[in-house]
Amino acid sequence: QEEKKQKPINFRDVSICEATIQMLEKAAKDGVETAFTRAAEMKPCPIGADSACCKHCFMGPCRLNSKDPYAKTGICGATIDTIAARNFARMVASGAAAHTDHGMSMLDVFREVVNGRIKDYQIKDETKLRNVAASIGIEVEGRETMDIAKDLYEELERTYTQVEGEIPFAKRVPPKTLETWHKLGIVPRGAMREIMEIMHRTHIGVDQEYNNIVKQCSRTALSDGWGGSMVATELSDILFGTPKPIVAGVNMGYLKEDEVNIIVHGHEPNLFESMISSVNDPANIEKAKAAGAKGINLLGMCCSGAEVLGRHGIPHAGNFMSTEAVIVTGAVDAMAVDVQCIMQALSKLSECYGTRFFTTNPRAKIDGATHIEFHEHTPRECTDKIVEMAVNRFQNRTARIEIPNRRDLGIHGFSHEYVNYMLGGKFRGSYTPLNENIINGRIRGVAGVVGCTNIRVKHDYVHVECVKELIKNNVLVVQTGCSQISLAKAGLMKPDAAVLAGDGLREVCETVGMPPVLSLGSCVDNSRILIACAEMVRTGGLGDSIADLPVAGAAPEYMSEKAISIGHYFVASGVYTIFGVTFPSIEGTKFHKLLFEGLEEQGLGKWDFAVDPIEMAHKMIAHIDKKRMALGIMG
Ligand code: SF4
Ligand code: MSK
Repeated sequence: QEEKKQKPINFRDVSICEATIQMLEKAAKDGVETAFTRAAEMKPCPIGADSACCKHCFMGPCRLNSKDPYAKTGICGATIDTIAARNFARMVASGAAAHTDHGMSMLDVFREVVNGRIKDYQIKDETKLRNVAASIGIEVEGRETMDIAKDLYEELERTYTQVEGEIPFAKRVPPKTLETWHKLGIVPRGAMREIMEIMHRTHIGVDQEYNNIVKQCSRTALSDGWGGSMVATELSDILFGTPKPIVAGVNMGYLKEDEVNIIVHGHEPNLFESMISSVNDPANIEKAKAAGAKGINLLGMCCSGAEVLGRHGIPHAGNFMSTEAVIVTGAVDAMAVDVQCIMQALSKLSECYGTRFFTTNPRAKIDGATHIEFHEHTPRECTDKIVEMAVNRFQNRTARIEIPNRRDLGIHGFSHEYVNYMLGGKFRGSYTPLNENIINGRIRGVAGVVGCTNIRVKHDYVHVECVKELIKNNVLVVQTGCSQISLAKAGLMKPDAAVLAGDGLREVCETVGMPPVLSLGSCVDNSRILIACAEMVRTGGLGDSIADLPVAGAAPEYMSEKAISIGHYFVASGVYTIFGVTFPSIEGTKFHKLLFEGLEEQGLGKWDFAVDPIEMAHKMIAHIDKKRMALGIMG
């Protein structure tokens, strides 16, 4: 049988990341496939892309016609609005579950540190511990740190488990926003209850009214943003340190041919923190040297990398769409992964290049990977073993090594606390100068540009062009996740990138010495943006609720269900949020209208969609201007 000829791909058409392009070309020469080549073969199902199919029971799957969505229903009679709303709800549930389970892992570690059963981690930031505790009404004056920590643990556990009542961080929500949530009945209870209820309500024959389903989407997504994600961020800061601006490097050029290269990829900082301790242990460094290496070189990828990039200045090798490309360098001796955004293909690809590939979390095993389970009580057992295996692979390297000569330095680690401090000036400890600069028009507004990279659009391109257009128009940009890595590679996280900003934003950046694009951390750190929004409202002058602020959010290249949950908690918090790639609903349907118009009429934010980065930026700017107009600060 004649082999099917694959059309050659011009990798410049699918990515703007030079290191990734170079490695995709190498992979093609080496005869190995990647997501980029598989995507060319796998056309997305158009009915699925429009969310016009249902497989919630075994009378189906039922497919409706996206071109004529009301022409028929599913076998049970489910309309397009029910089907699309249920599909959307399950994406929110999955995304929220991922973040809240991540937060739960942090809570587990925190509990064991507080009760003294974990010795390898400690409370690093006592000030933050006190501030977080005070923010949810725990008495801190004159009390011992550990007593406050015990109370904080018990309070935060309610974020997950409480059956009735509001989650603790609801206390941080601006009163007017909270009032809207009360009116709509969307203040979250414990995340476990909200996620359970959404799964129940989307079972066949339960909730079949799209407005009601979307209400539960809001409540569940909010239990992620102001719940699980916020717990993850705050406890990571308390345990491992709150990020402060630090110069750090991004890109594959930080791999070193003469050192043992170890990459940690995934999401939870526990594994990475232990790996930092392992690679700095003189005994392990000695072993690496005895094997002929100059040392051990540790890098991060995806959100694991984003956590330590800002917190410790550890270099970052690349974002989601570069995770295969980095293996193709042949220089990675070990890749250790935990949870989320880990392509199964990494296992086979690692085998091709002799990289040792390790899963470490009981929730995420991968066929072909070596599983060394990570236990927080004895973390070094896992990470020391991985270092040992990496050293062994270094000694026995056979793969041809090619490291792209790309290194991009930038400033990372802008926590919301630091933004407060940095822009504080004589008002240190308040957002007054930020608000003032927005009111006087030097800064037009603030945009959060976040989220994944996705093979279905040109890798990094949509992020970079959208952000450039925003800063050119005096919009200050804050970033998390893979998006901030795209911009770091494009050089926009250096203070001198201010030359690309409009006059007003440029003046503010030059006065303060900050870049026009601020890197805030990982996906769960989108909660930092929520807190910053709450602070802007509390400071005054920009309205009474988050929905009044001249702010907007975007995920230009999203790919994960977590992004849907993030997008929806921003919308439910009052933020205009625009997504690229494709949107899982059909224009003109009642469900689509509810997301894109109806929610805003209820006092929340709204969803929007655009593929083109410039159009996306201008839609965000138009929204910011609409809010400025309403605040009377347009001129
Ligand atoms: Fe079809 Fe209804 Fe079953 Fe969905 S729940 S698969 S629409 S019959
Ligand atoms: S890692 S969810 S690809 S941002 Fe958080 Fe990146 Fe998106 Fe994963």
